[in-house]
Amino acid sequence: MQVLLLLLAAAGLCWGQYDPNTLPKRNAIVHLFEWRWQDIALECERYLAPNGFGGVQVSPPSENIVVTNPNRPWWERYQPVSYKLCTRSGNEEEFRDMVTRCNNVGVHIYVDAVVNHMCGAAGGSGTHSTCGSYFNAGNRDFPAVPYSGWDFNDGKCHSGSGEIENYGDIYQVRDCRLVSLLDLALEKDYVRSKVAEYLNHLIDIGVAGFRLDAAKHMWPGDIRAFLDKLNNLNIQWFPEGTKPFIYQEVIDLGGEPIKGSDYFGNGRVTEFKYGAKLGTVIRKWNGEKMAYLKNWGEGWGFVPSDRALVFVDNHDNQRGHGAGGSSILTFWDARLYKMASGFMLAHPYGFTRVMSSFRWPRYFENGRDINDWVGPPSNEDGSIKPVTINEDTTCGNDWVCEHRWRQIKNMVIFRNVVDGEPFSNWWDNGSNQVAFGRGNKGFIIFNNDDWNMNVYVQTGLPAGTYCDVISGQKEDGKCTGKQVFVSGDGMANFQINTDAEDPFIAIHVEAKL
Ligand code: QV4
Ligand code: CA
Repeated sequence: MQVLLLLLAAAGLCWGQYDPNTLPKRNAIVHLFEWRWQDIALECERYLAPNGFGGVQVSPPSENIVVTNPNRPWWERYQPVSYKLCTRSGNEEEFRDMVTRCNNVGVHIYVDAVVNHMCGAAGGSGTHSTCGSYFNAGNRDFPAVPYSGWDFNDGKCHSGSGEIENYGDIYQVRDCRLVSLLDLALEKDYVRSKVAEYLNHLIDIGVAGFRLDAAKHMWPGDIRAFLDKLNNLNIQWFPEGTKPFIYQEVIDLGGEPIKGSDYFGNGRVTEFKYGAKLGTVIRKWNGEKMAYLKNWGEGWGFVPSDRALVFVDNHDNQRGHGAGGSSILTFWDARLYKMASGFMLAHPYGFTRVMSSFRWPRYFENGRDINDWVGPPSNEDGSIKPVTINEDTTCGNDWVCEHRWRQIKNMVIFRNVVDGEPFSNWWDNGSNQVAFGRGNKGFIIFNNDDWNMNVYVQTGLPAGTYCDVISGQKEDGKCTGKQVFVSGDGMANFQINTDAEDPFIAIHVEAKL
C-alpha cells in the first residue's frame, strides 16, 4: 500500500508539466506576438477574460541584442544578451503588472523562453542591447548573466564550421550553433542553474508555464536537469504544488533522427505536422479532401493528444521561417484560415494555441518573402506601437488580432462549451463536405467543395433553434446570423453555398435561442 502511494506521488510529481494550468473551461491560449506588456494587460481585462481565453503566450521577455541592419527585425528577440526582463515589450515593472492583472482575471501567462543560446556569433560587442547591458559575442562574454567562454559549446561541437550543418546528426543539432547563435553548454550545472534562476524569477512573478524555444537543439536530459530546479507556481494564483506547463518547440515533420517523442519526459511538444497537414487538406492540395479528416489526430501520425500543443500557424511559419512550408494557412488567406481555425478549435485533439499577428509589407521575390524579417508596427525611435481598438472591435496600427475575428473568438468559446465531450456524429460526402459533433453540446459543418450543399444530418443536439456562431452570434437573446433548427431526433438541415462568405456553420448549447 505504502509503495503504491509512493509510486502515485512520484507519478503525480512528474505529470504536472503536461497540464496547461488554464482555469477549467478555458481551453485555448493566444500568442500575442510582439505585443507590449501594457497592451496585453488591457487585452486580458477587456477581451480575453470575458471571451474565455485561457492564457497568452508572450514574446521573449529577456533582454536582447538590438539589430539595426535590417532595422529592428522581430527575430532580434531570439538573441538574448541577459535575463533582465527588459525588451521592446516593456520593463520588469510592466511585466509584473501584466502578469498580476491577467492572473487576476483568470488569464495566465506563458513565456517564450530562449535558453538554448545567446546572440549570434557576429553580434559584436558593446551595449547595443534593449537594456544597455554590455556583452561581447566575439569572446562569449555576457557579464550581466554572467556567462563566459566556458559556458558555451564551442569545444563540444564537431561540425567543420561550428554551425549545425546536418540535421541527420543529433550531436550537431544539440551541440553546434543554430544559425550562428552562441550555443549554451547546458551540460554544465552552472548554466543549468542560471537558466533555472531566470525561469524561477518568472515563476515567482506568477507565470503559468513556458514555451521552450529551440528545444530540439537541447538534449532532453539537459532540459530535464534545469526543469528539476524549478519552483512550483505562485500560490497567489495557483494551487500549492502546481508545476509549470512545459511545451517544447521541436519541429518534427518526419525524416529526421530527432523525434518529438524524445521530449515527452519533459512536457508537451509543438506538433508541426498539424498545421502543415491541415493547410494541405483545406487548400485541397495533393489530392487531399476534408473527408480524410475523419481520423484526424493520432490517426494522422501525430503525437498523442495529451502531448500535443497545436496551432494553424506560428510566428515562424506564417512568414516562411522554421518549417511547415507553403501549405501553412495564415491571416493572409483569411477565408481558409477561419475554416482551419474553426476545425482545430472544434476538434478534441491537442491543446490549442491561436495566433495573433501584425501585418507586414509581404513581398515575394523568386517565391521568397524578402520582408520576412520586418518587425512589429513601430515608431521612428523603434518603440513598438500600441494596439489600438477600433469602433468595430478590430485592431488598428496594423495589428491583425485574429483572436478578435468573430469566427475565431466564437470557436474559442465553442471549445470551452464542448470541453470533455467526445468526438461524435461524423458525417462526410466523400469529398469536402464534412461535419462532426462534440457529444450533445456542439456541432460544426463545412462545405469546402465547389458546389452547394443541402443536407440533413444528425447533430446529437437537443431539439431547438440555434444561432450559428460563425455568421453571427447570440446577442441579447437574438441571433445576428443564420439560424439552425434541430428537431426532436437531433436531425437538422444545413445549406451552405460554395460561395458563402464563410462556408461553415457551428452551433452549441449556449447559443440556443
Ligand atoms: C545569419 C546566417 C548564419 C551566419 C550569421 C552571421 O544564417 O549562417 O553565421 O548570419 O551573423 C537570425 C537571422 C539569421 C542570422 C541569425 C544570427 O535570420 O540569418 O544568421 O539571426 O544572427 C528566429 C529567426 C531566425 C533568426 C533567429 C535569431 O527565425 O531567422 O536568425 O530568430 O534572431 C529551426 C529550429 C527552430 C527555430 C526555426 C526558426 O529547429 O528551433 O529553425 N525556431 C525557433 C524560433 C525562431 C527563432 C529561433 C528558434 C532561434 O521559433 O523564431 O529564430 O531562437 O527549425
Ligand atoms: Ca544547443
